[in-house]
Amino acid sequence: MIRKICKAITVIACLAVSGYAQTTAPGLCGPVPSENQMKWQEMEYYAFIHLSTNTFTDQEWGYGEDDPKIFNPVNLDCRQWARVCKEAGMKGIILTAKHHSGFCLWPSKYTEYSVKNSSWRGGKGDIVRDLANACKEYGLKLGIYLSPWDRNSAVYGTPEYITYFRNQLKELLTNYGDIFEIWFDGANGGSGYYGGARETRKIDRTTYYDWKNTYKLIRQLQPKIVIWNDGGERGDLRWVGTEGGYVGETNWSLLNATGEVPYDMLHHGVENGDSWVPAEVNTSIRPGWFYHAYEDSRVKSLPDLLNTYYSSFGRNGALLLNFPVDRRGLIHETDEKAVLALAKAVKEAFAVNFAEKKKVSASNVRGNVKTFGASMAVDGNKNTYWATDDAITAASLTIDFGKPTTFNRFLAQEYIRLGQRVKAFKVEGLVGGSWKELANGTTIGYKRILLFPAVTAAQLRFTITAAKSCPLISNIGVYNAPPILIAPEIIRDQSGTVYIRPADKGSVIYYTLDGSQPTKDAKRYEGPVQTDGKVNVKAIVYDPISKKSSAVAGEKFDISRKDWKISGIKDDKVNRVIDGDPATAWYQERDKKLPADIDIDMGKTENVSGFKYLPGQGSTEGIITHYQFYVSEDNKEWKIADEGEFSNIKNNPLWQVKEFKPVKARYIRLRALHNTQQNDAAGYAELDVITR
Ligand code: FUL
Repeated sequence: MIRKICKAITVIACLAVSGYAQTTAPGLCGPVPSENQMKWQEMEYYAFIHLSTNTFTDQEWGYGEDDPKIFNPVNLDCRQWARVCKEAGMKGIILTAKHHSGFCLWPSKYTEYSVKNSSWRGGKGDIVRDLANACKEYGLKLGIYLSPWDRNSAVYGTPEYITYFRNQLKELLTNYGDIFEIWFDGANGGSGYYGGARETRKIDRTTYYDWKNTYKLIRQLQPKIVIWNDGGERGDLRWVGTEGGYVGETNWSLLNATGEVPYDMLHHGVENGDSWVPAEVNTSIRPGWFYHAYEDSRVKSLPDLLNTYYSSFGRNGALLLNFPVDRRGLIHETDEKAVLALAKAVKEAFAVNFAEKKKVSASNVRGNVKTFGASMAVDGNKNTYWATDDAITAASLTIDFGKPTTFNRFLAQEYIRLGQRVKAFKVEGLVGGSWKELANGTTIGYKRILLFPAVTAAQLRFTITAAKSCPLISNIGVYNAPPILIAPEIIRDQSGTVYIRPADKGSVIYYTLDGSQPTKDAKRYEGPVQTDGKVNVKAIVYDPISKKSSAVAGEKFDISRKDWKISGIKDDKVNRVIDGDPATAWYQERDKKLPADIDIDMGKTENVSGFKYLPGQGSTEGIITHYQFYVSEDNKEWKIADEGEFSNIKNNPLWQVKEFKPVKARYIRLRALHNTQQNDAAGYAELDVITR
């Protein structure tokens, strides 16, 4: 349940009482987690399973019309899912019992559109049952995704559907034991089969489902559940505004109970929000949520997964990682390998906590050191904590390792049962007799992990520089993660600034700008580098301890795009096409038909001898297969410089490079003729030119 704490209590609880050392326990500071939210937060990491008729039609969103007979995962084995999840260190599994197509993975009494009319196990199977049993066997918790939107149901959009929806909820929440989380997706209403009507139905997702009463029913049936709801009524957990696998570095577990929740709030929470609504980071191990054989080569790499790991529960979130179960009904071998590699890397990274039970001192302690002393933060018990007097909102804690110690990770946890408090902190190491800042951060919350280059220091100082109220720190961890020696990613933004991103944020990087081989004697990368015009960047990740380096990463950048302007498109997100960041993309408006153009004014005439196109990454939408490339000197007369296809772009949606006879041009136009899905979408992560 969302805890609303009245403002008056908040003010009193966070009030500073100064002048004497306190002996009593600190009061609450703002909203606090419910017991269910607390149990959920401690799970940290759990799985999503997406499986439906979509798996057999290669779709992400089924229309609700497919014959249930096509559903036949002949080797389906929920014990395999549970084993993989358990070995990966996950604590539970959330299953798409019903996705938007309306097809049910359990034999619901209330519809014919379910496993009971599929070919699988002659219509006698029940996947929710199988998974509930497997979870029990492997000591995992079970969660349910029940799509509020149902594109099969003839009554969707009428009040009758709400009865149907609640009946299904009742089946799922009474027949399968404890359910730890229920997931209501925000996609609601639109086109669909709707029992043959084949029309578009719009609903108001805030009122249509009468969430208040639906929640009542859920809590009655499953008192220990947490509710995730994107849109509609605020639930116990919140979406983070992206499916990319990260939450904001500043991440408050608070929101307001009412009012709009724009992206910024989803991503960072609300510092003075009136309700405890922590962040759940949901992302898929592949670009899609459902299985597509053509994504077998696009399973996230170890660096990607580690990045997701540190950017989710390393930032006060929980991680919900999806496996698109394949047509056999199994987690694909490649996905299994990837997630187990992550588990191994995490185990190695956090093998030894150098802070545990070490000598510690604090600049301030609340009353009795035995109860609130600094040692409570390193005693290995998350229920005890270091606390300061109420008046203190800035304080430091020093850990003496007893000998020079090498480390590159810092972990901190607040005792959130009494509220989230810390606003800013820094970490320093005592190196060669003086304090050197290693890293800093803003919020901590349930858990925060900072990454920095390995350093050898005899002592570490953790300083909270700002807090909403006296800080309460329940745990501190200091670790030395083995370096990940994988070639870094190099990107350049529109203004010419080069960013070199290693898999492991704490890595040491050396680089060159002239195409020469980088070694440890080259320039050390300390932050973004300003460049202009053509540069050939090469970079390595280097481990000063083992003296080993990664393979060399290289990226050639052509003319500066500083003065480039995209013409004729009002959407300001269109600049993503030339922002240099492959992770951001822009899509032509939905009602635009192919062919669709994107026109760029380069600001001055260049000798253009080719172009480069990168489709939107992490999405199967709008991948252009056939194109024409036009050039113009005056934006009036255009001539075609090249045309053709981007071969195999569906299976390999990477940079497409096309070269042609040099031609003078100030204006360029990429015309999208067709895409991989034979519809009218066109998307672009990046567009660039090659010049002579
Ligand atoms: C989205 C849905 O529309 C996707 O299909 C998927 O289920 C994902 C987890 O949530 O918004």
